[in-house]
Amino acid sequence: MIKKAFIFDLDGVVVDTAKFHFVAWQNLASSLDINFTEEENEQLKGVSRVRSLEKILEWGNKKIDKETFEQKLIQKNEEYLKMVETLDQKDILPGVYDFLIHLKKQDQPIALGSASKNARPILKKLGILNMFDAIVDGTDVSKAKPDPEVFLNACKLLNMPSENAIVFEDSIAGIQAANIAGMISIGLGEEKNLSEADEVFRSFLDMPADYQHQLLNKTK
Ligand code: B16
Ligand code: MG
Repeated sequence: MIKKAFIFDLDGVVVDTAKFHFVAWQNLASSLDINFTEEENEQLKGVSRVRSLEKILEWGNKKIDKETFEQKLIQKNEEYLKMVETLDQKDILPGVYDFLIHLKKQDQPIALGSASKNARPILKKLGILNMFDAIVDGTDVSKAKPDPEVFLNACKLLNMPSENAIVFEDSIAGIQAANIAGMISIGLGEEKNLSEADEVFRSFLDMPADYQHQLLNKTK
């Protein structure tokens, strides 16, 4: 049977943690007298924690010293992790669990490729940590998407060539990273935002019934 490397982004693909990031960033912004909107939160999807705080400070035209910066990062993450505690299997985005189960039955290699440093505890809360043969997260990479480092590392860990990889992503930067690496890019979200992807679906439930089979034969 043909084998492909199936690589999943976390936030926005497997689970919707963007709403938790939003609450935590909003509280942090208000502690600095910065107004932070949902539209701005959209722009932080797939962006690292450090870079996110830098952007919020830029938007709010505020400067803080290094020590306060570090404190604010810790404060944000602690609040975020409290919300992550409430997650369970019900929070896996529609269709993802069945998609993973089907891949497992076909013995297809599965990896996570995420910017989050909290990827492992989140997957554990969702009860699907052991479904991933490899995990590359924000603790493993030095270059952020659209740099393809995260997905190339995932292929290395799976022992698969990058031309055999299929990436599922909700962010533009993530789709670009997959394309740069010559991987098949599948966008999850709105066509108008993800037009650079090879194909776009609103959710895993919108994929055709034989989609995994189609992907096994698909080339870039
Ligand atoms: P953490 P993804 C990204 O996850 C989120 O989309 C982004 O909003 C967040 O800032 C980033 O992870 C870092 O997360 O603070 O948990 O390290 O979409 O790459 O799975
Ligand atoms: Mg994402």
